Amino acid sequence: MKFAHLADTHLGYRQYGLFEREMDFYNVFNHIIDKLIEERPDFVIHSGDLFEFSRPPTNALLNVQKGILALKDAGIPVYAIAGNHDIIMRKNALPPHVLFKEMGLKIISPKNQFFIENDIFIGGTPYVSKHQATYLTESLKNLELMSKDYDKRILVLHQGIDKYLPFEYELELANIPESFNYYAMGHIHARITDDFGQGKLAYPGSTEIWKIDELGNYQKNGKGFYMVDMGGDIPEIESINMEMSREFLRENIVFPELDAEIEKIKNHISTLSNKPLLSLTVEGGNFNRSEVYDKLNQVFSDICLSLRPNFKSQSLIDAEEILKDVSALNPHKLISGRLKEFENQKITDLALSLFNEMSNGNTENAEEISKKFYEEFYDN
Ligand SMILES: [Mn+2]
Repeated sequence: MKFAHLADTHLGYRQYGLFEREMDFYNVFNHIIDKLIEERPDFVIHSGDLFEFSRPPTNALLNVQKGILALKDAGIPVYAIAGNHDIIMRKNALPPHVLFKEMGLKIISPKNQFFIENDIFIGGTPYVSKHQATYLTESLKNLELMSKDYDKRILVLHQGIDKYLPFEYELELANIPESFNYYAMGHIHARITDDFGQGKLAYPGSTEIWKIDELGNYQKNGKGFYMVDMGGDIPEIESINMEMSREFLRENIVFPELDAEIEKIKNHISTLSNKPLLSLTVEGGNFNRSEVYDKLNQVFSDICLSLRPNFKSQSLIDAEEILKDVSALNPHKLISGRLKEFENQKITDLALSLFNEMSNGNTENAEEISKKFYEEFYDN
């Protein structure tokens, strides 16, 4: 008995506003459907963030429709829950998944908390935010009760767990019932497998590079989905790796070596069949940013799909060092002090994490953190 587990396909996401990137996310999804039909699992579980938005572009809906019908033709049932991207946090809001119910998609929801497939219990809850943690813990206890008479039990969730996402979790490992054999997780975009409960807890990760900081985990663990064999006492997880449509290059260049490094990157790009995404940091030395920018643009704008340059001149590095040394000027302390009057640690935490991300140039992370903050506290 084997099933496939995937998550975080984020269909409809147009990274950097690029049409080609939207297509890349569809491409890998379609290749996964082909691969699933080839591998013939007994069923498929999608653990949330099927779509990037709760109102996906038509093209995203069409790709899912095509995939679900192909799996239906192949006789492979598909189970899914909604992730934080699939649904707005409002009572009775419906995820776009409901459009595919008549085509056979089995949606795990508060209404249908579980299904039985091949005598296996497949149950879970869609994403909930951190301030609904008590509700989540309660429904997990209920799921534990509902599943207790089945030999094999799968719990499907789209949540961050404290152990793996210490700053942005909604769920503590200690609050997850230990009676399940497989924890089919979604939400964290890195691939993670761990021993937990009666078997394994696993995040298959996102299927494309949704954010540049996923690059490290992708290079180490690949991207794709899991094939899970539930035949033995402990589930066996096999990673199925998918090829990405294009390379994501992240390079750091020390200014004095700029020309030689540009040459190296150019040579590498000439070996690729599709235009890569290039994120370049030039640091050290006192250089003229706009001159370096023009040079990079001239070399890379035609051979890359996107060029994202960052600059860190020596004077900026020096200033950072000074700030680190002088504790009176510690920006963290200054921020915390200034925000004390709010008497709300969450606001201080928000400001500190925004400061950390923005000062490292991670505007995408900062955006995501603010979005989450507002979702959690104001979007009800
Ligand atoms: Mn996601």
